[in-house]
Amino acid sequence: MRIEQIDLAVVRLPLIRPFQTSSSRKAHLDHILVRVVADGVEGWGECASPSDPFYCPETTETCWHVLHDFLAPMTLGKPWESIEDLAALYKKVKGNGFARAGLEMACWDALARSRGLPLHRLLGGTRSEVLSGVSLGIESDIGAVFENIDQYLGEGYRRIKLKIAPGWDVDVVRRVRGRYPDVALQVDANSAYSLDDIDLLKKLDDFDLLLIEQPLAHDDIIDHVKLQAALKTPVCLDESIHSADDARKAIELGACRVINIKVSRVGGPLEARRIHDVCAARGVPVWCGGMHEFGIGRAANVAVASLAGFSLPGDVSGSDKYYREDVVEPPILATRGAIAVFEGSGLGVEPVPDRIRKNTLRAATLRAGA
Ligand code: OSB
Ligand code: MG
Repeated sequence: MRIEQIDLAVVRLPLIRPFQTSSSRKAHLDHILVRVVADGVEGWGECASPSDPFYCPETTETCWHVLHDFLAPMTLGKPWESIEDLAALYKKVKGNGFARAGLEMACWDALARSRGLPLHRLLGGTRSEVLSGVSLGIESDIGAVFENIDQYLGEGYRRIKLKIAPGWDVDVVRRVRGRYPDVALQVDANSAYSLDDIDLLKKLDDFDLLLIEQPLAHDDIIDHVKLQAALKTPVCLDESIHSADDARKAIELGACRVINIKVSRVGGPLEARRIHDVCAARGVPVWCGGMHEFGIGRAANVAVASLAGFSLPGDVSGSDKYYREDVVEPPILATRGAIAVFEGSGLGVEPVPDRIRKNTLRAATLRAGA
């Protein structure tokens, strides 16, 4: 295939409920939608980077820069047969996983559409539905947490993830566990702790948590080895894992027993699948994380999460948890805590041009040979 045109658009959607983590608070999301036309076939991708560098080093602006000034010129007009070929065109680009994921996802969509296949089939997924949990932000009081949990358990979601931070941790988890003795429960610290907090983190062993996600620094593997050795609860890495090699090293060293695979963070579905394969070969369970994706990135997450090793419920919830009006049809919804994989070709959802246009803050079009 050959990409003849790339359209970039920064699109803003307001969140139904503002979301607070240990590192950032957001009321709306600015994601870059990437539309490619390759051999006359359209493909869509989403770059779900936060706009601040508080979760990871990338931002919406760095993604725009890298897509516009590097990834687009390196790929426009160049022939490729597979996504491996495509990725080789911009192999020189280090890091910048969110930016790469936006373009790669659009090319997967175009490739799958050109073959008339759903993306999950092209990826080799085996699940017909993916297990869905919810990730709940930090609230101003425990009552709001209980309300959220009641709502989402009522909607059928299968596990609850609580964001924790210093001052909003052991006590909150104790109260939640006290009220919901049987719920599948896990926590995410977004790198808010250090090894000095080991005694506090050990207290979390009392609450039968599925896992503790990214307790230590965003770029650490080594200290997590020490922490995992001191904890009964499995450590799960998110921020620290950018590649299949990172995953292999973390597992070999004993830094974690579970990995959160985020398509956005790792550069797209190709590396997400490689991480899945590394984990599957070592018996390490994985789940699909999220970045509050709009329907395009969410559909890609669902396709990736259909791979066999995604045995734990992920953070890919129905889009009605996040947005009043998403940018795709049909809406992506969870039923009894599961999202059915899409059988249409490509991502299996259709972007709605009017909804995208009315929420676009900035747009650019790049063409081959221009
Ligand atoms: O660490 O998993 C995270 C959202 C934004 C940034 C980081 C994270 C998250 C989530 C929400 O936990 C996942 C989702 O519901 O999409
Ligand atoms: Mg996380």
